[in-house]
Amino acid sequence: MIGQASTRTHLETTVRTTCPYCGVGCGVVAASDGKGGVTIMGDPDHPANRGRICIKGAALAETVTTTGRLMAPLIGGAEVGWSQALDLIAERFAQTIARHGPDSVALYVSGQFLTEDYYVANKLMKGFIGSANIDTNSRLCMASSVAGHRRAFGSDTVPGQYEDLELADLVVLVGSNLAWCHPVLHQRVMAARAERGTKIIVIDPRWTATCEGADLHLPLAPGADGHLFNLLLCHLYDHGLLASDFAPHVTGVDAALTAARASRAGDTGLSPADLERFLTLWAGTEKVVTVYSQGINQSESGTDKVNAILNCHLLTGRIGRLGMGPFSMTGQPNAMGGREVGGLANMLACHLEIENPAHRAAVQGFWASPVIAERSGLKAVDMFRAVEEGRIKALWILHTNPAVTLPEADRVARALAACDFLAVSDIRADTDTARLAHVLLPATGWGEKDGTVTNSERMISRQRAFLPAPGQARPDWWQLAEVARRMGFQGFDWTGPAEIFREYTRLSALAAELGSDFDISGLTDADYDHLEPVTWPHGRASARRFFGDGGFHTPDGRGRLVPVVARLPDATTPDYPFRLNTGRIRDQWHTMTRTGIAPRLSQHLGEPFLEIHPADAACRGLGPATLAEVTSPHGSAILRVLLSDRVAPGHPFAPMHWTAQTAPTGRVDALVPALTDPVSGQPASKSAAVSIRPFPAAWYAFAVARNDLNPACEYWAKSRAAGGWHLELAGMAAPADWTDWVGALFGTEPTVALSDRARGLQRFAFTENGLLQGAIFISTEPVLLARSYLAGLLGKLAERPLAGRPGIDQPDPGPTICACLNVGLNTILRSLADGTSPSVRALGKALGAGTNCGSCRPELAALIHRHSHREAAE
Ligand SMILES: Nc1nc2c(c(=O)[nH]1)N[C@H]1C(S)=C(S)[C@@H](COP(=O)(O)OP(=O)(O)OC[C@H]3O[C@@H](n4cnc5c(=O)[nH]c(N)nc54)[C@H](O)[C@@H]3O)O[C@H]1N2
Ligand SMILES: Nc1nc2c(c(=O)[nH]1)N[C@H]1C(S)=C(S)[C@@H](COP(=O)(O)OP(=O)(O)OC[C@H]3O[C@@H](n4cnc5c(=O)[nH]c(N)nc54)[C@H](O)[C@@H]3O)O[C@H]1N2
Ligand code: SF4
Ligand SMILES: [Mo]
Repeated sequence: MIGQASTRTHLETTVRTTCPYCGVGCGVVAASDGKGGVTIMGDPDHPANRGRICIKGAALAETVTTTGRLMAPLIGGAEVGWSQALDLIAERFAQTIARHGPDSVALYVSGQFLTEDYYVANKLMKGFIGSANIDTNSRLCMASSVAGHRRAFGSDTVPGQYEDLELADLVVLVGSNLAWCHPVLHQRVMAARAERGTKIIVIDPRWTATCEGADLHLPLAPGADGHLFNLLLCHLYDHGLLASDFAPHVTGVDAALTAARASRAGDTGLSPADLERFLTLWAGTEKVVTVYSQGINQSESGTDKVNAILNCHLLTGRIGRLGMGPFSMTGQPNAMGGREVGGLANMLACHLEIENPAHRAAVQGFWASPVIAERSGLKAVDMFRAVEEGRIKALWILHTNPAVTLPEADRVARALAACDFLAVSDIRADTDTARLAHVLLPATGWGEKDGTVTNSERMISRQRAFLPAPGQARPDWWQLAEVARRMGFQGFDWTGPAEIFREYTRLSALAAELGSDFDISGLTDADYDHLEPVTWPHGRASARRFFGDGGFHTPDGRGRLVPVVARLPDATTPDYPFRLNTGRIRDQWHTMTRTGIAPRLSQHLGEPFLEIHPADAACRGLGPATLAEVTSPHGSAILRVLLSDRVAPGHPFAPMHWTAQTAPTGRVDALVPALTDPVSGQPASKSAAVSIRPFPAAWYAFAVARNDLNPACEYWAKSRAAGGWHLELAGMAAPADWTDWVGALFGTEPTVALSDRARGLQRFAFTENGLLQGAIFISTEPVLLARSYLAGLLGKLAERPLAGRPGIDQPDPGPTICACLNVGLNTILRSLADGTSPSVRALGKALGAGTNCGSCRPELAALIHRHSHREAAE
């Protein structure tokens, strides 16, 4: 049963809860009117955001609809009761373990899991099944940071707090597009900068919105970060910045320096002047925070890069004190909680270690479990290899979509299709992964379930329900506990997440006795329902930071500098000469199963694209807005060409968000090789070697439709529009009869047709009682039309729907920049041209742009910047 658009009636409520998207972990106030209407606002009392919110958070109300939701358990596509579905999973897991041993089954979970979900999954797998074959998508995300922290600090502990980014005099953002990926924290940094003149340096091969507010952008050669931080280490040492008071707290300085001396300035690809400025600023600023994210972690030497950064902070003692330290940004809402609760295949709960017999014995004793996993389980990429090779025969995937997001995604999808037994828990039935499941379980989603999450600065916040569960959906923890009980295991009888959380806090007390820093036992008697956001460890500001006075979790208590022999990614080959960078866009979340529902989140960038330097495009014969066919040894993709000098020649960029549901040829992980960091097992998702050539399109089309259409052509991408859908289409051969073809696509005869065969143009409209139901514009060239204007006509009386653009009296707003107040590029440019709005503030006053969530402010600033440069040049 799949949900239809419906309102759900229940009681009127207002709750304080936490945003389900990024690791900033903003508090939101969610109100439900009891008739299906929901409003979301930033929580003014939450310390992470103090009322701020970004566009994804602001659009949450539009995404909690029941449309498209999975409402009941399915076996082989047929609806069944919960008992039948859970019995089947328990039976197949038990049978497989009996025949092939505990390592023949696995769980693959998610950094979007609540801590309570994670706790139950780990207890089941590591404590009762007796295998550590449980890994999480955080392997694709945080694993290199975890491994780097453990090598340097002896534990996976983030030393700092968000406040440090506000107190710093220099914030270095390396491999982080903070403005788009952690917008509220970015706004906090920009506000601090306005107040105290913080210097900001962005290190990224690509120019991003984050560079707009920065003092320096270092467009380094892809993957050269290890060299850059090695050079910094040598510079710091040579300029006498080894902190004499901190030196007794660290070891490994000499070996780290020896390794670092092999790095050369030329390796970084930076100009000598830029490099010098970076070295001098970093060396000369005591209060420096180095923030890093996927440009560092997602690399075949990600752990080394993390340590190259940590080395510089350890050498100078700039760690764990106000306004200074390394800061790993977590991606998902509970990536940090997953690390604390031992979600990775190589960890136990509460920062305890699987390799340590005393830790294992303590956890086993606490759980009163028959067994305990004795060695690390398979890490994500290896886990799916084991599925492919038939070593894992029963797999349960919860809250993640690996058929889209793992490297070599086509291969992963094939392995899943061939797996003996696959169970999937999701909120939707139609994800690329869910479609392959034998058993599909409906999960309650955000707003319908209760639990806790930990953000990037170790702050634990509650997620609270304010909507009833749709259909038969049940929480993930409950599904896991029910299967455990059905497998005959004791200790899974909780009545709700509060009891699970309490058990977890008690385990943390035991961990603390064994020397772990993760101790939340002070929360054991806390009122779970009213739990306020709380940072561990509790106490004064200085107590909330780690390692300011040493006290590392290594055997000798000293922090370790790790020798890093930096290396660049393998050279590209003549067959695959481009290095493809991948990542995120401002308004979408991963595989778009939630953000894709809100029309306003598709207005900013609604189609998969390849951001490519004009010189590369010219030498490959790619015109603007044409389609490129991108190929690697693992698969291929067709992407819209976006010419831009924000990327360097040879290094195009493509976003990761599209799926078989939204653009079947736009899945970039089909291209990415399953190359992993040897220490962390994290895949290198930012450097696929690819070839690029024009997709031989005989025709292009743009369509708007009230109903969801299923096109049959080589290229299509669809997104939600206010009154229906947007579609981009292309094909390699024109159909014999366009009228027949569009009739089949829309399921009805067109009511208006326009054709200009000489120019290869065909236009059709579909109306009912004069109201526009759909329109399609076909051309032999990329279609240039006022897209948002056309979508706005859906369902309305349309006098000239095939004109494709507004009348002269109605100016075309152009592509959306501010999605909250729906302000287009052309409107902004007009306002800049007439001289009334020379600043972001003035644009806000004149047009409203940027005045709601503020996510578009960096882009507004960039437009003003470019406009004033053009004026100066004229
Ligand atoms: N809008 C939005 N926000 C999100 C998410 C989302 O899906 N959408 N997802 C969340 C999650 S789970 C995560 S993990 C975070 C990720 O947050 P970020 O890590 O900030 O985002 P990415 O776009 O993956 O990559 C960051 C940058 O790394 C750069 N990069 C690529 N190669 C290199 C390199 O060799 N060196 C350096 N220095 N930089 C390089 C890319 O050009 C890119 O701009 O975002 C979180 N926030
Ligand atoms: N090329 C490339 N690939 C990447 C990356 C990259 O930068 N480049 N980044 C990587 C990173 S950092 C990450 S974090 C991953 C993210 O990749 P994924 O985790 O695979 O992506 P999501 O779309 O977040 O998948 C979450 C799934 O959970 C479902 N869901 C939502 N709510 C619930 C719920 O409450 N319960 C359950 N059971 N299901 C629910 C959603 O419908 C969706 O199917 O992608 C990785 N892949
Ligand atoms: S910055 Fe945006 S996506 Fe991230 S937690 Fe805050 S509101 Fe949610
Ligand atoms: Mo992530």
